[in-house]
Amino acid sequence: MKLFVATHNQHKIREISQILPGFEIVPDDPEGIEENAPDFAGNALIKVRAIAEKHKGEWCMADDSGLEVKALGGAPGVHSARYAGEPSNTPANNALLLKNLEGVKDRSARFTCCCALVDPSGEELVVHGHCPGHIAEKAAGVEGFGYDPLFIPNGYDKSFAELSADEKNAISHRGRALEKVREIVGAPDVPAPSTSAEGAQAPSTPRLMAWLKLFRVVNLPTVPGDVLVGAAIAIIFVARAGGEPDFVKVLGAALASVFLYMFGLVDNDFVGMKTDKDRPIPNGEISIGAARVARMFCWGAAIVVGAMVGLYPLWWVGAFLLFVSIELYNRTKWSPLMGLCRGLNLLCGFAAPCFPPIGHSFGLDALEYLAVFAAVWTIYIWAVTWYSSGEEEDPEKKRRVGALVGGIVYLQLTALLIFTLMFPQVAAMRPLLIAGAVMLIFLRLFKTVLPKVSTS
Ligand code: ITT
Repeated sequence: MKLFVATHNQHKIREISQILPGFEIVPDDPEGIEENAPDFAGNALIKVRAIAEKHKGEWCMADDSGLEVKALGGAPGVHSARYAGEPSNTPANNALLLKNLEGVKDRSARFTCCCALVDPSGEELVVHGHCPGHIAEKAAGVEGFGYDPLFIPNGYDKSFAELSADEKNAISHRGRALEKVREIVGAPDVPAPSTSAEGAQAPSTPRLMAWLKLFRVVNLPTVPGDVLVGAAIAIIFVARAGGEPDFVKVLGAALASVFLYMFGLVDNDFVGMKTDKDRPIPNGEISIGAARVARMFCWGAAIVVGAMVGLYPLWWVGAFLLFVSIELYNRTKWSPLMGLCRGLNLLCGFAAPCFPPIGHSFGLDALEYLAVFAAVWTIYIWAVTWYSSGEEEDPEKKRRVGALVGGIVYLQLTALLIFTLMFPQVAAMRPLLIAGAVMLIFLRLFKTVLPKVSTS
């Protein structure tokens, strides 16, 4: 597979060839262009567009990368190559960086690599890779290039320049970005995707992965459990009062909450287009038009399911509040609202199995139970959301947040288990417990089979 790469930097070419073995990497220097965009993606696009003109019908790529130091407000950033002025001078750049960090305690930094691609039909795609770490007090090592002797990646006590090429490429910003490029372009021995009059089709596996990533499928099974816990509370009290819970409505409410959650995820990607360029909509893996349809479909499906199973007015109130909380959270990123969404899921479940659930057959008791459990849910997810800030730059934190989000399933199972033990006469609750356990297995399975879509 031929890949034209817009760069004059031989070090980049060497690393790209090492990371993408089997690809025929063809360097092409996009001379005379001005890299004047405010971000990596903009500059990468300027470079790749300059060569894509010449290689129509081929895959073209440009890498724009650099070092971002927290204490320097993200500098050198897009100016990494010419930090100490024109022309680009690595020893001068490194010396200036050390000088600017003299006496600075927080030396945390990250390398960013942005790869812009133009596919054979001319469609553009952008992917990012990051590598967090910190800046050493002095240079060490002779491998690599640029700022490598000064950069110590997280989890290591050696600089990039002291690691072998394989070690660096396995964890580097470029390694991570090019892994995504490999997925998009396809394995080298796989023929390029066919080009039709309407344009090239991306390979089907990456496209499916992009949708799974958009809907964060690994997190989806955590949603119905909220509804089941809320429903269980209502069922206990209905059954005690001799009433008949309606399980079809409970299942309908669970499905509707999943659709509302999916709606929230797509909407979140739209709102975060400018800040999180790695997500499937901003990075072009999913077109804006398709994502708009998906967003409308998700909230429409929630309404249709609610109407089809004939959910009661309290459910519609809960679902409306859930919709509003999702919208507000996506726009404000205020963590209590994310917690509230989970609490409202419990309310939706509570409202599902019987009518009217309040003040009719079981009085205040049930509401007190609901309030306690919904508060625990709200606070738990609030705390996890608050803790998750900055997870994108820190893979270890991301992993921990993923585990904590998965922890909600354990909370659901514990609640259902408590109910079963406290109210053994309510046989109807046992299937709910089993459903929760099945959900947990699914969650583990998804995480193992699809680790790439497990972002929290
Ligand atoms: P092209 O624009 O021709 O690709 P360039 O070197 O000018 O080459 P950039 O504008 O992307 O490329 O600047 C990247 C600079 O960031 C590079 O010159 C290094 O100083 C630094 N850099 C990027 N990746 C690096 C890495 O893996 N190790 C060390 N320094 C790196």
